[in-house]
Amino acid sequence: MNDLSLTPNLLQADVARHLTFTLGKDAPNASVYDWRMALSFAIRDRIVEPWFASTRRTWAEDRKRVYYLSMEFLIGRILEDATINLGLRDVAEEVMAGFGQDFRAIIENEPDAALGNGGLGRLAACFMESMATLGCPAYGYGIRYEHGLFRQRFEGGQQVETPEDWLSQAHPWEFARPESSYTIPFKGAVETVGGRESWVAGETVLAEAHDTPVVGWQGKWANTLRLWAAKPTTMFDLERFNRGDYAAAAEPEALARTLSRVLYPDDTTYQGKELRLKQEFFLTSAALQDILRRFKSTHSNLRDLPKYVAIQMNDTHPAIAGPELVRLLVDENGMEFADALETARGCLGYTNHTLLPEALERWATFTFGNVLPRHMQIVERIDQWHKDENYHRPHYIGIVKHHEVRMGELAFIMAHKVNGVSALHSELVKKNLFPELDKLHPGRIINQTNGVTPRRWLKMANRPLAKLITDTIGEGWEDHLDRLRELEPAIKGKQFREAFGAAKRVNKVALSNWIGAECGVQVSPDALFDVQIKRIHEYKRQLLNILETIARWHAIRANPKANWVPRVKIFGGKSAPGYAVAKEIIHLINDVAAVINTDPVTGDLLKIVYPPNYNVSMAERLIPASDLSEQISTAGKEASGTGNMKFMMNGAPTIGTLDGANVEILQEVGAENFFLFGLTAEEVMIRRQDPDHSRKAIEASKALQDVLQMIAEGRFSPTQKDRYHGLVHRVWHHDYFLVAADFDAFHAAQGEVDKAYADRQRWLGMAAMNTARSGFFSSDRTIRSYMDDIWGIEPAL
Ligand code: 26V
Repeated sequence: MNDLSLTPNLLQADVARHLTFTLGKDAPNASVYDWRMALSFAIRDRIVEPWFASTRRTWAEDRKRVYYLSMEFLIGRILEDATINLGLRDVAEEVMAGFGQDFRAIIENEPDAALGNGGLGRLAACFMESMATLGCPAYGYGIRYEHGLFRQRFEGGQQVETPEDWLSQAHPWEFARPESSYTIPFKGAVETVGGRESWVAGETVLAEAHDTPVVGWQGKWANTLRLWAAKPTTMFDLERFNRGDYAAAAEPEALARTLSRVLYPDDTTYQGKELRLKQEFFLTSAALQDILRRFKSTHSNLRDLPKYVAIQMNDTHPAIAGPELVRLLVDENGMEFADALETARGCLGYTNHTLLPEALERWATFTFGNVLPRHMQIVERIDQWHKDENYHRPHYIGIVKHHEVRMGELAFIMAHKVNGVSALHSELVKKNLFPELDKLHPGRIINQTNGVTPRRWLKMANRPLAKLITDTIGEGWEDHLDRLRELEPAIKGKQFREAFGAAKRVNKVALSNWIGAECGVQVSPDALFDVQIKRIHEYKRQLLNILETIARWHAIRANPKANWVPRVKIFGGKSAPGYAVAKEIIHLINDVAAVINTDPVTGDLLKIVYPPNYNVSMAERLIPASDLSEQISTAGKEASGTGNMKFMMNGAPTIGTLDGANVEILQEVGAENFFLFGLTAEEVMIRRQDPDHSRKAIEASKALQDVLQMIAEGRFSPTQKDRYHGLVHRVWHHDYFLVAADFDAFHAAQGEVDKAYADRQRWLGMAAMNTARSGFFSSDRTIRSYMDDIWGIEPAL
């Protein structure tokens, strides 16, 4: 076990040793980077022990393992989180201060590993940490993208993307495992040899493992995140080269270079690109070959696989796991098809993360059959088999329809459990996404409400509040988050409320300073910090937020002497590079900010800031300093949300619709501590039936009319007055996400926020109650539930 009583002297000696012998640097010449590396290696050394111990125990006790397959792991920075979980955060700070180094500067020197787009990838990272905390033997499998999610800049208020480069510096947390490499085949043809099918690939790449240990709370357990890098199988095709075919000779290298080069940055619309399918198969095949090798090293009967192996598919991205596992069992291990099917299903679980039809993966059978010819056959056989087994199956249901392979149906049919990510979402998965399959397989669809790790999102990101919590209820809440309820008696007293407010203010002052430096806007820490941070998407309705902000500005200008509560509206988030409507919303927010921030009439009463390049590290800065959490998606569209949970934990009440996990947040925190507004999912469906819904809503709302009028007149785009004509037209006539229909309700709810904030004691009570009742949203609770309901795994701790 890890020595948690480790004295600063030992850590100091190790940092000095790594600086000299690993980095080859002399202290006087060492840069922040060198110090960061030295500290990272010294901390990493302390993870290796529990990591080995965990692995050894899993082998010795022949435990079942979880394999979490995900195209995305949105990890963020690792160093500070590792020190927190090892109980070395303050010791590390002290040691570095002894070297004359600023701990914060070292922490911020680490690039933010952005191997994901948003919620789905960040959830995978929180799950890895919770599995380690609970002692659930687990491997995360993903792709070691050379470039994570693009960096975002604003030019003239518009988003510009530049490549992200997290691997340009050495990455101290990973261990390359060139000995763990697998050949990944693509294309070619299927041949029948002795009555058995066999796939002869047309091209191959090598998947090379890179392992990062993931340590849990208090260093009691550590699991492995195994990311695959693509390498050419033949460094160079000498035969082709000698024939003079120089371009073709370099092909294997070119394929390998592109395969793990870059994360797909569009999580909104599925595009059907061959390279994406290849990435998905690359991850999945490498993972499954690795899983089978590990299993076979100690077991001989492959039919026992489900007793020892649970494979979770994070959305449909690795859904090729079904047919690939069947192929490996049948073609390479001689199992009968029906047995292979049953064995595969016993292992597989499928998590759905979206109902948006444009994000559901479907591959043209042409592309699918070309890249994965053997899998095309297997998919058709699975589909036929499923039809035969369920002869009531309606004709329009199936995996292959209209010359497309539907990955949702494939994942559903190949999984023993299918889950949604919030109570509401799981009901909608049953009712709207898979109604027929749900009827054929009752009980297969279950709910697993998302969660977030309180170690990163509370203990690490919000030190003032974490300290107050510990001072009030003692230690141990970090891995028993329900204990936050013990704060409730204290919240009744003014003293605790003021302490809660003081902790929040420390964070707000720090954020104000950062905003001043980063965005050049002066904001007062006494203003209400109102924050919407997430990917920019029409359904998330950043547009509703900025329209309401304009209405507020207009109202203040009409009556500047009234008793306004000063507000800072904070936006953060990236648009998919090809998503024109989302980019237009970004442009509008920045244009509106430019006008409002320089208006002497409204002055400090209203400011808008939109720091570029929102990422995990920025979230860690913003959320603890937030007063109000904007969760305003069109009801029925946000599967769960996880940012909403982070805000709640950090004492920011929600203004939100009855969507995703907001429903459960409201239930936990109580209506008196939540600003609810807007149409319900059911009302949304009904309202859409009226083709004139937006016109009617606008005509009924003087405030919204004024706002749209100002935008249309070019008040926020004086150099190009017609810039937003298209946008305004769409609000009037093609308002699919019901911005207009919910505007007045949102505006009124914002008024309620002002009232509550003006009553300081009331507000502090609401904020503190949000923290006290956030225990349910720990990802430890989520993972325990997956272990019980899907994986059938007992925690080792
Ligand atoms: C979709 C696609 C479509 C095709 C190409 C690339 C790509 C990459 C990512 C995605 C994921 C979209 C689904 C997603 O991120 N869902 C979010 O999952 C969160 C965790 O469950 C949940 O909290 C959010 O509400 C949900 O939007």
